[in-house]
Amino acid sequence: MERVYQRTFALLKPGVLQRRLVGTVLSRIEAKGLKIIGMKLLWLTREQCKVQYGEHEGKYFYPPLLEYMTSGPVIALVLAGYDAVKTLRQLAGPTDPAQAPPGTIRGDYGTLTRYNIIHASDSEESAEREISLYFQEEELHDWEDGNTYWYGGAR
Ligand code: FUP
Repeated sequence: MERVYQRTFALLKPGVLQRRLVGTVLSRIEAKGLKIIGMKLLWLTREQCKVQYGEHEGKYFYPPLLEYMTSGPVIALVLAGYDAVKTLRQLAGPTDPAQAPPGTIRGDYGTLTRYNIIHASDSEESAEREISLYFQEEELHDWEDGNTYWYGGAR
């Protein structure tokens, strides 16, 4: 099956900084082979958070979700790689960390859905929309990867 080189978007949630897990989670992403092409420390405003999570407006967990996601800084990431969207979603694991298997980021570092460590875009369209919320194209740098063949390129 043809593999698609694409970008995806992730947010490491406030608890990841508070628990000093940023390096640990980034290591998991890097070890998998996703390429970091954009990275920022951001403190989301309520307005940004509403745009990010607009699809959930009206649900019971929406107010506490906004509260949590604006409670401290987050790390915004743009990642590139073959099938990057699916690869990152698999690495993150299911939304509820209690259901996420060990070996996934959510499975290894969380227990509660609200504090589920990482946001990962669910499609290429969402990824591009979310990237444009937080990054200018000039802030992204898709560097040459000496291990391209290892991660899905030709050879
Ligand atoms: P995901 O795509 O895995 O991030 O999951 P969703 O878009 O369904 O949920 C977005 C965020 O809403 C989750 F990361 C945490 C929060 N949420 C809850 O707090 N409770 C729920 O039952 C579902 C989602």
